[in-house]
Amino acid sequence: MLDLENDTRIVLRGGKLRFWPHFLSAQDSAQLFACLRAQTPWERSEIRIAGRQVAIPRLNAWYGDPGADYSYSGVHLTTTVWHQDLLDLKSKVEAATGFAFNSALLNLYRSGADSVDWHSDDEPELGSNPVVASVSLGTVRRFELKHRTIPASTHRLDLPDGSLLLMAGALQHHWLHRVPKQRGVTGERINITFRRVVSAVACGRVPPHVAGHQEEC
Ligand SMILES: O=C(O)CCC(=O)C(=O)O
Ligand SMILES: [Mn+2]
Repeated sequence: MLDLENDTRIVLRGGKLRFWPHFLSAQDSAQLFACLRAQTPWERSEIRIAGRQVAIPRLNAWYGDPGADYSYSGVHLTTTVWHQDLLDLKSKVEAATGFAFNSALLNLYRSGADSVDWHSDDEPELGSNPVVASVSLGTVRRFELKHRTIPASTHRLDLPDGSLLLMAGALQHHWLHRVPKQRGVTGERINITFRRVVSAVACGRVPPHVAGHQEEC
């Protein structure tokens, strides 16, 4: 069941968020979670921090149209061809948001010990003002934002099972976001971020301005 009506718009300085807490029904999201958990070729990517290779604290996978390749922090993700469940979800997200996407990054947080550190989704492949649509399945996790230059500007929300969060406008230029580690959280969460890759970048190249996207483990 789709809930396209009940969304909240959050305007941050220089960026926009739109949030649908009940985008998918509990039944649809449980089915999708089981399918993606079992069928996704999960990888534990490694990034380079201070000269050493470090495994990121979560598993991930990259789906997309042919040619929609993606790299971040020196990690080049192999593009897996879409399967129908993800394509169906992509259509629903496109219908709700009015934006078209050609790729998706999937993250599996195995417990509260998994996380993604402060970063913005501003890789050159995503063009200027990237629009990112983020679907959450499973255990609720906190999502935090902070302005790059105004320390007092922060925002946080909990992302429940079946929710959709849209990041748009110049948000990725002015704001960083993260999913922090959460003590006591034992359940798994899958996050799917739909994105639009607009230009191919040579495999393995680390663009200078994303070299600072660092992770803690
Ligand atoms: O898990 C989330 O909600 C966010 C993931 C994220 O920011 C990313 O993969 O770039
Ligand atoms: Mn992100």
